[in-house]
Amino acid sequence: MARNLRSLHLQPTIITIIVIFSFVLLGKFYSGSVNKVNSYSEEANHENNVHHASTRINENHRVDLPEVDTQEVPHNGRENATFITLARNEELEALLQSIDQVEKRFNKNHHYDWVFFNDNDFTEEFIQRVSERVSGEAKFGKIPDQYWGYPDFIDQKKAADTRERMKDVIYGSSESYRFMCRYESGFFWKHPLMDNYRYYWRVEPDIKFTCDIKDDPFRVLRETGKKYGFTLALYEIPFVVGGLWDATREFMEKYPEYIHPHNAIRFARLDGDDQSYNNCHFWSNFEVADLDFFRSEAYEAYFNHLDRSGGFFYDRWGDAPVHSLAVSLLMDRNDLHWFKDVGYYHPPFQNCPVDPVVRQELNCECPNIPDVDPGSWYNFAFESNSCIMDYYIALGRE
Ligand SMILES: Nc1nc2c(ncn2[C@@H]2O[C@H](COP(=O)(O)OP(=O)(O)OP(=O)(O)O)[C@@H](O)[C@H]2O)c(=O)[nH]1
Ligand SMILES: [Mg+2]
Repeated sequence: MARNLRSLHLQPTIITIIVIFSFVLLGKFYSGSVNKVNSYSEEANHENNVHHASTRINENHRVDLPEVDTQEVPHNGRENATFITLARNEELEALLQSIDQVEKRFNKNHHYDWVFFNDNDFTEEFIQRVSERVSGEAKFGKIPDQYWGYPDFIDQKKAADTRERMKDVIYGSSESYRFMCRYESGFFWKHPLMDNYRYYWRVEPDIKFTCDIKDDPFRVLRETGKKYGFTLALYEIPFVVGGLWDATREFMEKYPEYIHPHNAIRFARLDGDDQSYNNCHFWSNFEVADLDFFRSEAYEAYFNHLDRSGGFFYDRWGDAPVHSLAVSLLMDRNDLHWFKDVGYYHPPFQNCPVDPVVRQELNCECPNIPDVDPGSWYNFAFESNSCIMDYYIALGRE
């Protein structure tokens, strides 16, 4: 349906009205679950404010196992969850900006932990300044060598040739970008610092949260039983994911037992064409998700299959399309969740609540980005290169 609408060349205003109407209808699917968690917010905030005084960070230099229990029910008002960030020392200022956004809009009321990863040692300055800004406990981990670099089955000459061939595409010539994508695809939950957490929320340097986040997203997932939450969905550059769909189809043939019978793979397929990838993916720079999914045998098998095929190095597969194909294929489609009322901006795209009443209630400051940054949009979900429609189509397919 999305493709047909796009091909009609209707006036943008008419398209926008149709899309808004569709969202109003489809939004009813979600109102039940979101309302369910509304009632908890005030109570949780009160408990957390009380708890805050005794939970300030202290020995951040240590990489000890976290003192978090694994129980499923909230612990002192918090879920068993943490923020996670992969960053370089030189990204400190951009990261502090992101931390301030998260604290101002959400974490000042909750004080969740925050785990930071780096392939190098974090500097003393980084550790100190970050720790001062996080209201929960900040933890710093160095990525083990086996998770950052070339596995022995990769032909490094072929990898170098690929970087040369892709040098005109964004990050196409970068070796570290490929290490990063492979790490985020296959390993971040394997660091001992993550052992006892159930949920994570990924944050990158230089992002913005443009509205208050009143409903704890971790709690939304646990209360609804959902497993993967996103804000933005868009098309990947086809050139960099060449071979990813073929490798995924091989996986489907080899391991049919891991394919969920009620999956959302329609999200990733062209209309009427089961042979091709439409390049849709959930943008993984914002993710709130259940670590048990990434720890599962099914995900491990999928990642290992992709890794062995070499595409992290012989193409430039991002962790976003990898996570997206995995959740679309291996998870029940009802376990996906669009956090449509989370105001979020990672240049150049933005998600902002559609409903003006919600925007007011959440003190949104979503800039009308076209005035500020011509490459951006007020609400990317309505743009023709958003995959939100594909997501809804995938949910509706039986
Ligand atoms: N420690 C470390 N972190 C990295 C490295 N490369 C990227 N990152 C982090 O990995 C995440 C993703 O990298 P980005 O450069 O933002 O990649 P992207 O989101 O695809 O691209 P942008 O549009 O530039 O944001 C960010 O949190 C970066 O800070 C690296 O070589 N070392
Ligand atoms: Mg980024």
